[in-house]
Amino acid sequence: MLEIEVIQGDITKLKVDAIVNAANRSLLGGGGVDGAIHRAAGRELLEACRVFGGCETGEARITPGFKLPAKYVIHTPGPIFRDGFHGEPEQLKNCYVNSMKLAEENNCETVAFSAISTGVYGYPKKEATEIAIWAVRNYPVQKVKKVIFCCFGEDMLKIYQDVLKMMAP
Ligand code: AR6
Repeated sequence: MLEIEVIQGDITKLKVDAIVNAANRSLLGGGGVDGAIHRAAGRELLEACRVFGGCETGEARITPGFKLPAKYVIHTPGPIFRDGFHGEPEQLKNCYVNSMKLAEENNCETVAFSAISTGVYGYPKKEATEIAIWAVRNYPVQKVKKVIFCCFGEDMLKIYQDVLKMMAP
């Protein structure tokens, strides 16, 4: 049975097997959580990401965590939200599914997700949260024992708590 935990905090501080970065398709860093992760991991992370030559929206790539307390970073570019009718829900779901797949393949037991696409990329927070929780809950886990949804602000924490309650099995 997969344990799901919601916390408020900075994902770069978490000592877990993998943290999931809300990246962009270049995988070469940016602002928001991506910038924070690259700053905390050090320059080696950028070099490791360069090798991939980018990544499509909804796909995912894995690197070591370098100077981070986390062992791995899973990088996934979320969709830029337009109106929800341009494949955004499916793409966002794919971010979570493909990240879980990489976590499984790399024997991760603990995985922390940032709230992909809910910052600069403008995905409505409640809708994004429903997709995140649904996708993770329905993933056929074998190795992953615990998923942490790491919320940066209090508003996001509240949304996750409410959606979790609403979606309680
Ligand atoms: N720990 C946890 N969550 C954080 C942190 C942190 N240190 N910092 C921000 N967040 P965003 P996106 C939250 O904008 O919308 C970047 O430039 C934040 O409050 O980081 O997927 C990339 O390079 C929000 O809830 O990612 C892309 O170009 C969530 O992380 C673009 O932004 C995601 O916000 C991706 O946009």
